[in-house]
Amino acid sequence: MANPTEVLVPDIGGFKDVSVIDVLVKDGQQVEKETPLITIETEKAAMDVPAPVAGRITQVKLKQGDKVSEGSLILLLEPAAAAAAPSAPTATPTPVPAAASTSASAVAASQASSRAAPATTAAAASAATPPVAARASAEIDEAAFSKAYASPSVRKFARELGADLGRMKGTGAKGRITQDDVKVHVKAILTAPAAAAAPVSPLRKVPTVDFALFGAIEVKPLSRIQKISGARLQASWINLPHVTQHEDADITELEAVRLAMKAKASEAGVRLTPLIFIIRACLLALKEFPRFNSSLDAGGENLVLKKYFNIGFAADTPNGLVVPVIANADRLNIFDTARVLADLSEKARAGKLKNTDMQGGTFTISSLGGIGGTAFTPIINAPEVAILGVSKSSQRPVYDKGAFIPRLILPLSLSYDHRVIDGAAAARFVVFLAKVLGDVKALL
Ligand code: CAO
Repeated sequence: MANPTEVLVPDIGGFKDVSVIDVLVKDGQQVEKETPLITIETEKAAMDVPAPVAGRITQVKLKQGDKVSEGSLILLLEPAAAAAAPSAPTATPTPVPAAASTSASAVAASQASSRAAPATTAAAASAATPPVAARASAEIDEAAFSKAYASPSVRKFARELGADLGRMKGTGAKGRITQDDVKVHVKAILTAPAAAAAPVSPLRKVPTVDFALFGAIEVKPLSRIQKISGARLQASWINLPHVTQHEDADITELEAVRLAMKAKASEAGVRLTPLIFIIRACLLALKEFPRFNSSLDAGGENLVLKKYFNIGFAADTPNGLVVPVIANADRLNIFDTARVLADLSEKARAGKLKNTDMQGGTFTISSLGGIGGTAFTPIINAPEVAILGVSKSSQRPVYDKGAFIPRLILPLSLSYDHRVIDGAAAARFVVFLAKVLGDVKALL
């Protein structure tokens, strides 16, 4: 049996009277080389003092709360038979960082870590790292790894597996990370489903800006309707390949007829706006081009052609955008269409639409003609496949038989889902629409 040897506190960077915050071994205990013996806490970091050699501890000379400096006696240790028994006090290896609690200590700890045994360096770890752990190794947060509360042997073990100590919860005394904790962590990564192990970010987020840094601001919550419609608009914009086809319709004759019908309409208690005629023109176009009155099925492999014609229209309300639906619009005459539209618009503005008033649409019209603008790109009301945007009509010079003549032109903007509708079909649809709007008799 070798003679007991004194194990002393090594060079701890000139710190004096440092507190012993933990004694990690006891009399009679067998230790391996580098087993942590005590934890000391300087002003900047907590560090473990590891065993210089393997052997049996004969007597621990310190207790928690004692103050130590370089050269203080920690314990007496009987070196293992294989190890040569040194006659002089054993040189203890450099302490390694233990738990750190402040940012200053984190810096100190990471510096201490870089001085630690070569086995803990990244280069040594990568040579020993099995390929399966390479992914975890690449993600190690070095600062968090340095701060983690673990013994040198556990650090070395974690390095070999490419496991990040910074992400583990220790189950040992005072939260110390044990070898078993590392095993559990690595096992969890290896058995996790692939998607969970390597999450794919669906969408890059826009940057967050502190607007108050640049001037006065007011924060106003979105309305319930804005939150719902916003999410639906975004889903459509992201999932559907949108293309917008523009066309001009000459509604000079239509407007003359509309004005002529106005008196009769108000006698019947209805308002005949251009939108009523546009709805009727769309119904004719949808019957001529049934694909525009369809949806893709859930699997995206079949087209569901609908034999009913429910026309939704975007309504601007104080609480946000809603889309009431005129059910079976093709079965209504022109005045009834105006009546149903007025009734649904009123309910929309009063916030009195029922869910059923907004369901079952097959095609949507967004009319900004009462406000202005020359063209826009409406977002498809998915799972519908097309939406017609209508801008404000205006008198424009049109070249006809050698002269420019004033005509009332209505700008149309058709957005369509390019998975379902080809560009040529969309062009044919708007050309047809413009033709029937120019031929008012077909709409009465
Ligand atoms: N060109 C010129 N004038 C037009 C026009 C057009 N394309 N469309 C409507 N007008 C006129 C109307 O004739 C009416 O004038 P009169 O009172 O002299 O007849 C005036 O503009 C106002 O019309 P209106 O908006 O009250 O009625 P409407 O039938 O055209 O529309 C509704 C009803 C509910 C669709 C509309 O009020 C509305 O809310 N529009 C906004 C839709 C919207 O927000 N779309 C964007 C969605 S995406 O963000």
